[in-house]
Amino acid sequence: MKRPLIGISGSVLLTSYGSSEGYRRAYVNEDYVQSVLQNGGIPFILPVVDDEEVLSTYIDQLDGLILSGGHDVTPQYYGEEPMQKIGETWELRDWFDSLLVEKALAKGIPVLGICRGMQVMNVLHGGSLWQDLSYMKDVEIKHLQGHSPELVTHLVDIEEGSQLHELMGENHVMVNTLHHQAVRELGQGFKATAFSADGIVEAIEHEDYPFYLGVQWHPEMLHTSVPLMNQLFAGLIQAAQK
Ligand SMILES: [Mn+2]
Repeated sequence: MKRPLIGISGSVLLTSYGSSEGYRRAYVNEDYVQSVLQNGGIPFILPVVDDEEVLSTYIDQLDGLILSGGHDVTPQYYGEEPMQKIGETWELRDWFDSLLVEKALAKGIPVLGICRGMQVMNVLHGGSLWQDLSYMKDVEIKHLQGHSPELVTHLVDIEEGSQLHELMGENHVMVNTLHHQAVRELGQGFKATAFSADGIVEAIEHEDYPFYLGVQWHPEMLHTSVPLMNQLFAGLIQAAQK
């Protein structure tokens, strides 16, 4: 069977050292590339551009899409002004990621959102975010572990009957956690399919599409340390072959 081409939404990294200090580089973390490769897909990095025609041409080539992690979503996208504890935002990337998803859904290819990616998906369908977890009541778990992303630190409960449950085959999994924001109101058509013990939405999936789901943790950073996490990428790649 033909190996599907999986687009990975890119970002920009500001070089922080040496003679190139301050230089902008188009990039994704290599873990995304390895996770796609390891599960039978062909990884394809999508640089952020402000040109819709270029973006459409990306999607024309692709069989599946991964929305990668990173920046906070611009709060105006869900009708709010920035609060004191919001992190770095980049509106062009919000526009880019949102349009990638819209075009991927229109083409009928599967979409997996990771961390920020899941948040972008939620906001695209009219959902909102907590700008910082400290604004939520009763959040007790440390969701920004701050070290060793290949290490799992908190538990999530997965809803039975969900696609995520089908993919993972488990009711409870330990995950890494590298986020300071969370889903607040769910976007239209999404259901929450995993929760941490303190009630944070840790995964969502959409009822109108065969494969359109997001996770709040970083499965790609666990692709060697927690082999089970490969099931997410395997599921995406299998859906991309249809
Ligand atoms: Mn978490």
